Amino acid sequence: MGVVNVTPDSFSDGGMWFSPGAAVAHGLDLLEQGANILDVGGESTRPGAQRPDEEEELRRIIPVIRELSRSGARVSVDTMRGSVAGLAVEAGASIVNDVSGGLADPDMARVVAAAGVLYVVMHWRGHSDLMQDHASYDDVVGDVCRALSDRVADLCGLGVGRDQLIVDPGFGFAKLPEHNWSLLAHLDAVQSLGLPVLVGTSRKSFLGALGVPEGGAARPPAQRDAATAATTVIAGLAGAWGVRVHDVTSSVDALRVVAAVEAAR
Ligand code: PMM
Repeated sequence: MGVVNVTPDSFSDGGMWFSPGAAVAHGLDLLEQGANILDVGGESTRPGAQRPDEEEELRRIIPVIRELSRSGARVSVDTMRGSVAGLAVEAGASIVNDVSGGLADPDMARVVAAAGVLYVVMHWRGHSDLMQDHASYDDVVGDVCRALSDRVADLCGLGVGRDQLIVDPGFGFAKLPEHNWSLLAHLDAVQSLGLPVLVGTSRKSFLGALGVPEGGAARPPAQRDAATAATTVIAGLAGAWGVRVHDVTSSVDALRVVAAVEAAR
């Protein structure tokens, strides 16, 4: 899954693809690199980010989704708003990727149930301005799995089909570096929920800290792609359904390595 952020302020590529033309061209480029899905979003979720209003979110993403879908791409919409998800599906999106797992908007479940599309349910503990205040766990792997399992039960109770659901442990969302490493080390626990798993580690800050001496500056996001590809290998070996990445080329290669090794077993 290649990331198409139509935002002025995403942490790794904010502003780079902010015009519809640039975003569409970037999406087509990611397809050439081997992406199977393009994840189009108009709201940055980096820690501390302010939310755009609904009208602005729609203005950013709908023309991009329409154009990419028209060109034959499989598109997911990265949104927490049910109304935006509904209009994105009308414009051609076939997957709704909701980082709040339905918690940010009580209307999301109804929209997803009615649309019948795939729905990514991510582990989430609050909007970006405050999420790092909630980065406290007794046992992060158990706590995240239980929370995801509760979300799945609630969503199914609201009419969403279990066969529509994909779960995501939410790397970097209300997580400290040690939480992200534990989740990556125990993806098998997330897999054991029995649903397809999406992994979104790409360029996140816990990767930027690798190899940096105590107190040193983190590597900038664009220099985290090799580490991201290493996490793609881990996700692939764990049997993940997908990885959401900015640099598609390196993760496609990583998955080719996983496939070749598995074929040789
Ligand atoms: N991370 C970001 C945005 N959307 N969606 C899912 N399902 N999982 C993630 O980990 C995730 C996401 C933040 O990254 P970005 O600002 O580079 O898009």
